[in-house]
Amino acid sequence: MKEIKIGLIGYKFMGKAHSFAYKNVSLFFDLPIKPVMKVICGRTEKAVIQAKEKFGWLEYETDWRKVVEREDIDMIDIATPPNTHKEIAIEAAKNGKIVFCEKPLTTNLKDAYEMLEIVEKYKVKHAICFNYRKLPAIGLAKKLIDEGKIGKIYHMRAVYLQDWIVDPDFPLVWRLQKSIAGSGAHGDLNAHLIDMARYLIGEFDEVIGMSETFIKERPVLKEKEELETGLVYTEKGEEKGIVDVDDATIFLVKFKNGAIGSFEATRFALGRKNYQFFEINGSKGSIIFNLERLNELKFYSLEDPAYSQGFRTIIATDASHPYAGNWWPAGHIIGYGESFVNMVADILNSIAKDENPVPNFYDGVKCQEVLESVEISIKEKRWVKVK
Ligand code: SOE
Repeated sequence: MKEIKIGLIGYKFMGKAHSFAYKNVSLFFDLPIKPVMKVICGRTEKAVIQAKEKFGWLEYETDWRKVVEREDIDMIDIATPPNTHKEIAIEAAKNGKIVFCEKPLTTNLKDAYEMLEIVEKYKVKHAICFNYRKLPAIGLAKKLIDEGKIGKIYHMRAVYLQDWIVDPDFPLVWRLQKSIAGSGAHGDLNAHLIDMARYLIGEFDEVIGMSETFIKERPVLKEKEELETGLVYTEKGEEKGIVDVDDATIFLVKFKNGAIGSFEATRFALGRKNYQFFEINGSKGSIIFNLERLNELKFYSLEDPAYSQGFRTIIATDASHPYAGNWWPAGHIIGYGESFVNMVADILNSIAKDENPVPNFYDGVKCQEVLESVEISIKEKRWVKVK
């Protein structure tokens, strides 16, 4: 069995999610190639050794440059904050490695273009981790839309709501620093909604947005290293730092195919922990997805006889639903982590067929184009045509 040796850069929240995927993918998918969890890399030796032991990697490294140069590594998986993505991806591509990168692709559009140009120049396969595409319920939504079951699409309204920074004493973690994250809720959460809309509806034509930073300064983190996900913290320092990213960004869109939409990302929706919800309305039907009930898709069809029309709830765990046949018998539901397993299965299958995985850096660039067009519209208070 051909092996593909992975070098994972990053060992916190996404490092754990990706490790979970590599560790479990062979249990559920009959793959033509086997992933080998070769080396995990992180700056803090003590912490990355713990991650190596806990997640089941063969080796650890504290210098990503050494990992990307290793002859015995086939794929570099970038699970670090967005400001590091470009440099690592470019070096990995120059060393002929397959590059799998977390979202958003990077912190700005110019760098996104450069990353796509480099992976194409060095002819390496590339992928981006918009993991929610890989849920069976989303695959079902795509199937219903592509089969014309909801007809011509008029609307998409989508929200991605969290509440982990409502506490003014929550410290200035990396997700709240423009130089590291690129933006706040916008690039972190609207990025997922934009990719979902591109996958299910199509390309964005024009956007106009608004954003707000409700809490303008926060305690600076005392210790250098943040806790595992950056979403929790132990102690805060006395010194305060300026928050230079959005706490919430809302925008409107006109799609190229005539549909219109509203998108909202915030970290101030108290009570909403990771609430991604969207509804798509068409001429013949509607669909509703709610990440808190991620095995389900609600579907309304005009094709049902009038007396029985209504939103039905489909539990997407049947073998006829994408990926679901690889998991448990119908009705035995899956969770958040399995979206990463399905993502890795798709990447490995694409590599085995010598095809480029989808979604990939092209999708990362298209997402970044929308992200940046919204930011321009906010600055200039006008509709902006997406490139
Ligand atoms: C934090 O907002 C976060 O970890 C995102 O960065 C992930 O992409 C999302 O899947 C869960 O929430």
